This record gives sequence, C-alpha cells and structure tokens, in this order.
Amino acid sequence: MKMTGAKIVIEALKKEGVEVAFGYPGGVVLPLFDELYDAPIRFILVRHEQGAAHAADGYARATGKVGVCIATSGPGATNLVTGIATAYMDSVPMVAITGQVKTFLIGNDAFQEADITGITRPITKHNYLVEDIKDLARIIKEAFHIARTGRPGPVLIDLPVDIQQQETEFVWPDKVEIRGYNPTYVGHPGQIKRAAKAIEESKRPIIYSGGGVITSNASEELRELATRNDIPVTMTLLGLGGFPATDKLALGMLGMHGTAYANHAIMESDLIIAVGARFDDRVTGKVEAFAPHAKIIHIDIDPASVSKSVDVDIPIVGDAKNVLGQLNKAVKKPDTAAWLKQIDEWKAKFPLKYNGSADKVHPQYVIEQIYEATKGEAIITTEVGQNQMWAAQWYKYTKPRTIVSSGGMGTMGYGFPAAIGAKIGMPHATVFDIAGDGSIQMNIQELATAVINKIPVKVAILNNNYLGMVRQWQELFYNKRYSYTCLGGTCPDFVKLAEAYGAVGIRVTKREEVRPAIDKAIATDNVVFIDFHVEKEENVFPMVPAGEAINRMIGGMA
Ligand SMILES: Cc1ncc(C[n+]2csc(CCOP(=O)(O)OP(=O)(O)O)c2C)c(N)n1
Ligand SMILES: [Mg+2]
Repeated sequence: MKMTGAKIVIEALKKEGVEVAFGYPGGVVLPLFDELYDAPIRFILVRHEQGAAHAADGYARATGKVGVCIATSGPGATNLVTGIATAYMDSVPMVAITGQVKTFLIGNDAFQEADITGITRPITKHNYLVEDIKDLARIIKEAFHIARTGRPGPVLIDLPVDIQQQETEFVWPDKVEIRGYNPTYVGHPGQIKRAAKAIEESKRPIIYSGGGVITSNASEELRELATRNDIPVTMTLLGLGGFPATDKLALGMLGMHGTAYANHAIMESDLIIAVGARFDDRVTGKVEAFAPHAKIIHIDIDPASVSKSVDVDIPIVGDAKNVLGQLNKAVKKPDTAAWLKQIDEWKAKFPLKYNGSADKVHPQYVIEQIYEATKGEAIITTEVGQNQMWAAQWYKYTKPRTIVSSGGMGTMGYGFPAAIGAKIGMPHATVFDIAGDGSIQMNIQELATAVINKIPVKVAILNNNYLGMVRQWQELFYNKRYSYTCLGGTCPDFVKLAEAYGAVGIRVTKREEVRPAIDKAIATDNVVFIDFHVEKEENVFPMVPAGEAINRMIGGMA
C-alpha cells in the first residue's frame, strides 16, 4: 500500500511500540503533525524543544524504553541540542526526529534551515538525513535499533518536508543489518576465568557500579555477585539504585562528592570490579593517584570505554547482565572479613553528616524527609548543582531507575522536564524533581505542559538564593568572591508562579513545615512546587577538589 512519508513515520513508530512522543511543531513538520493529529500515539506538546528532549530522556531512563522527541527545522532542531547531548553523555536511548527544508533547498540557507546532522554528529550515536523516501522505513527501524542496542544513545533523523509529502509503498524490514555494527553481548570465557581468579585471590575487592548496570537491567546479577561473595559496592551518580543503598555492603556514591568511606575503600582496595562505569574525572579525581594498589577488572559493552582514562588489567567487553551472570557461575568466594571490618570502621568514623541545628531548614534534611515520606519508592529527578549532589547523598535509592539525573553533561534545567517524562512512563510512581532555584528557571515553562496534561509531578526547590554549587567553589577556591552567583532575593515568587500556571505552590521557611509540605504535595493531585527556603551558604561535603586524589577530601572527616 502506498503512503506518504509522514504516514510511514507514524506506522514505523507504531511498529516500534512507541506510545508517547514529546515535541513542538513548525512549518516543515506540518505533514508529520497532521498525521500525529489522529495517530494512536500520545503526543505531549511541550513549551520549548529542550523540554521535549529532556522529557523523552526522562521517560527513557525511568522505563528503559526508547524516548522519542519531534521538532521542526532550524531553531526547533537546535533547541533540541542540549537535550541530545545530555542523553548522549549518559547513554540514554532516544530517537529525535526533526523536520528539514525541502531536499532541493538544502545548503541554500533556506528559511529555518540548520545543518542539524552536522551539528549533532558529535553528540549522537548516529544520525541520518533522509534523502529518498524509499529509505525512510528502514532508517527508522535502524534508528531505534541503534538507539537501544549496545551502548545506547540518541539517534537523530532529519526528515525534509518534501519527503514527508511524497508517497511510496510501506515496507517494514524484518531485521536490521548494519555493517560494522555488532555489539558484543557475552563476555569472553577466558577473560571471565581470569576475572574470577582475581576476585577469588583478592583481599580487598570493591565493586564500582555505574549506569550500565541500570541500562542492562543487571541489578539482580550484581546483587548476587556482591552478597554471595561479601564484596562492598560503591556506585556512580548514574549507578545509584543498581544496588540497594540500604544493604550493609553498600557504600553510597564515590568520587568528588562521594562518601569518605567509598573513596577510602577505592583507594585502599586491591581489586576494583568496574561494571558499566567509565572512570570519568568526577570519579577518579587525579588519575595518577587513583587506586594505586588495585588491579582493575572492567566490564563494559563499549570497547572504546575500556582503558580510556585508567589502565585496565582485565577488560571484559559485554553486556553487564550477561557478564555478571557468567562471573557468578565462575567465582569462588574470597575472604573479605578483615576488609569489611575496616570499611565498617571508616563508616563509623566518617559518616555522611551535616550540621543539623534544629531551628534551620537544611537542604539535606528536606531530602531525608522526602525519603521518609516516600519510603524510598519515589522516582527522583534532579537539576544540577548542590541540589543534585544532596539528592545523590541523602535519598536512599533501593531500586534501579529511581534516580534520573544528568551526570555526564550536568545540564541545569534537566530535572523538571525529565520528571514529566518519567511520570508519563511510570504513572503510578510519585515523581519528585529535586531542584535548585537557578536550575528550575531554565525550563520553568514546562509548568504549562505538566498542568495542561495533568502530569502531577512534584518539585522541591532547594531555594538558597544562589547558584549554590558555583558559589561553593568560589567560597573554597576563589576567596569568597561571589562573582555573579547570587540570584538576588525572592525573585521570582515561586508560589505565585506555580499558581499562575494553575499548579499548587507551597512555601516553607521553618523546619517544622518541611514534612507537612511534602505530605501535602504527595496527597495533591496536581503539579506542586514547594519553595524550601534553605540555609543559603550550606556546602556539599565531602568534597574532593578538582584534580586531587579522591581520598583528599574536604569536610569528610569526623
Ligand atoms: C546549563 C548550565 N549552565 C551552567 C552550569 C554551571 N553550573 C553548575 S551548578 C550551577 C548552579 C546551579 O544553581 P542552582 O540550580 O540554584 O543549584 P544549587 O547549586 O544552588 O543547588 C551552575 C551555574 C550548568 N551545569 N548547566
Ligand atoms: Mg541555588
């Protein structure tokens, strides 16, 4: 049967099981939007294309499915860029579809023309400019395949308007064959054997678990490896929830704002078992000083991550779930009793703590209360800055896909639209965006999207009147010269702002108001902004100064 390119897109999205897409219209995507009008796909009209990309990303991280966003050419497409880069850095499966000017106008500086495939080449796993309608169905199938397989990532399809209008037979390929693209899923048996032997012989092993464990749904296998062999587990920001924070073997996050005990344990370990993590600089600190006594096993699906920043002794390329399953069959339990005792001593000596004077609203206390009120069952999204690090430190994530946060890119303005996407994907979950007063203003327009579409996300603004994380660096390393980090008083009034959009606003200025406000937000079937006026100059500790060894922490000691 013949159909238009626009119709082919809809049919292809249906074949891929797409239930929801986020986006914004414009001239050259009109044929596609005309088809979306009565397509069996829920379409969420955002208020800025960046919101669409982050919502698709939040949806993908919360559900494990591919997130889809759609925008017009030129400014619509470039507005997606930060969202695509954010997804790329954190290996999030996403398909972005952009309209493009007519094929014969490409390169002509046509109205609203931008070379979006050129612009996004370094921030997509792959991208396509559709030049012939006969390729369209295949390209869409490939795009979803590439987005969700191997190390996932965003794929962009740039679709000229004339191709949306042309007609051809709809032929859906049975399978995808892309030359040179064959991710390795199963670990090499020889490497598994070597790794098992290294684990068995180790005295001070530690698992360093990253976002790959969440992506490959490997939490059960990870838990088996850790608990059967008494190996402690530390996690990256993206790895949180991969192993329950409430388990006695859990050490919390490592790195720049990791727990002191996780960082000491990494530095003193004799064997690091890295799973789905990439040794980024926020984790390693000074690379030359990183874990000097440790052998390193690195399990990763992306061969390009292995030995990229740290030399690895036993690389195992494969899917974390498979490889951990293989390892679990091969490993014999090492004797870690003395090591666990040492770690318990560190835990007792250097706990995470804050100065909890009873009359103040401490941001850490707010997060503890959100944890208590949601019993750890919520999905937490974050903005970026101190709010994000406190959300990582003070909420106990016990399940995968319960923290949704921009790690690699550190994108302010991510958390609110990501919360909208997460709530759409997981409608029964309570979804909280833990926000900063700076970050929330970067995609505040999505309040309209959330209210109009009845997506009752909750936003906890840790309002410190500062671009707090930058102010913290200025306090510690720039002699308290707060150059352009003070946001200057009570502007905007977040309560009135929420109300202006038809949401509920609650202001909290006293500690005893914290919990009632959280409870009220959870009980309210609407979007809620809670404006927590927190201690203004509170810092995130421990902190490893950039470029230092990770056991050289400020503020982590007893
Ligand atoms: C888009 C973007 N611009 C700038 C930065 C640099 N930056 C990192 S944290 C931060 C401050 C964030 O302030 P706020 O949202 O109030 O969070 P707080 O640290 O106060 O909790 C800034 C400006 C960034 N991460 N993202
Ligand atoms: Mg702030």
